[in-house]
Amino acid sequence: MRTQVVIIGSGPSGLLLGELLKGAGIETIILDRVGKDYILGRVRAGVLEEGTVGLLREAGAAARMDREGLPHDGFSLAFDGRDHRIDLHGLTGKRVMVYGQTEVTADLIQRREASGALTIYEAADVTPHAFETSSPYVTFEKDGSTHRIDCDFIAGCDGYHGASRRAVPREALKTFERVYPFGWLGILADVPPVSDELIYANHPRGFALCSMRSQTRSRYYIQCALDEKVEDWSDDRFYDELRRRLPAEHAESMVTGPSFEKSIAPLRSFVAEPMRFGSLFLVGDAAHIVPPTGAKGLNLAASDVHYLFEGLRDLYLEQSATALNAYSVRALKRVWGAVRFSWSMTMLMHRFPDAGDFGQKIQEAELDYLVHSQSASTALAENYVGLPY
Ligand code: RFL
Ligand code: PHB
Repeated sequence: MRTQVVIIGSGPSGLLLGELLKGAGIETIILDRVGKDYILGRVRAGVLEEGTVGLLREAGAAARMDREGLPHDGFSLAFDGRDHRIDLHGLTGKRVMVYGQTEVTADLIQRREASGALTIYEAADVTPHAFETSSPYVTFEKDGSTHRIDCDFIAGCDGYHGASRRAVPREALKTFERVYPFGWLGILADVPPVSDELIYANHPRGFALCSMRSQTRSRYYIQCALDEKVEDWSDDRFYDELRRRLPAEHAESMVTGPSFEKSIAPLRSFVAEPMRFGSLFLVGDAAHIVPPTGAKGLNLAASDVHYLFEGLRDLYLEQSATALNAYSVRALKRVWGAVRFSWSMTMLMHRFPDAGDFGQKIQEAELDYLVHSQSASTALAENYVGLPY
């Protein structure tokens, strides 16, 4: 087999890249380790920046998002027993779109299927080869035999645990990492959200987040210890703990109901530099991870895709390699901006095991400053709606 660009990974970054390239007449094959049903069942991000929304429109995959997504003009920081609204739109002129990553992925897969472009699911042992040359290829196992796809470029869109970053020689990669001493226990339930906007709560018992997927579906998270077990958290126990961490008005009005998804996610910051090795490009979670507190992971994956798409389009359509050669530098600049913001939101909102009452007081003083200073609120809002591309 031969194609122009092999995309490893059928997550949001691989699918979005595939659609944008298709629009420019550039052919791709997508390979994924797992099956389509598994991909469509994954529950992850919920908040899209305007830049991400724009890219989905450019990819022709935005019709349902534009109908069903919830544009949000602000969110709340809850601490000291009450809400403090951050007016995103008033402070920046921008808003965010609440629309689940599961739906983004479903919409992109549907577009790809409608066009007949090839995705190979359940491809085992996917391996990039000869990417230090201009004739790279990818091999994989499927149905008991080994297959090979020759190509011009390989896009490693296969997430943190993927094969692409692992194929790069260790000495060619510099990595930066911080692991946080807690996780997020999250549930999805078909109950109306406790508020029209997201609530990020700082509480002495730990962080809590009230998010949503629609007017009838809520996504709630609480900070938990890393050794917690999902089985030990009945829905009642979860809601009781969530209510304790929220201002009384929300705790009292919260509608509860059975969850249909419950999982624990660890929190980590991670960056691998550079993001290009010859003909192999790392994109999205394959190159970097941020803790979800700033809602940036999917949005960073989308901005990487934007830079890579521009580079490949200019090369194929205008024979210019300038943008492609700038991919790693341009992407990493934006990555570090979001890594910094996600880290600072994580430090500000969570209870750290060794912080004590002093740490709690410092967080509350910083939160108080953030919500009462127009310039501090604007800095927060600018980062939350997304730094420019
Ligand atoms: P993905 O989504 O991990 O997709 C990678 C794909 O590659 C496949 N794969 C392989 N294929 C072939 N061979 C291999 N060896 C392979 N290994 C893996 C996988 O099966 C998969 O299909 O990476 P991508 O596309 O870069 O997308 C990144 C986003 O998924 C991620 O950054 C976000 O979900 C992070 N995130 C959030 N981001 C936001 O922008 N806003 C949010 O509100 C937000 N909330 C979250 C989040 C992530 C969370 N968790 C569970 C980590 C909330 C949570 C709880
Ligand atoms: C979500 O809805 O899953 C979500 C929203 C905001 C975040 C993280 C996750 O910061």
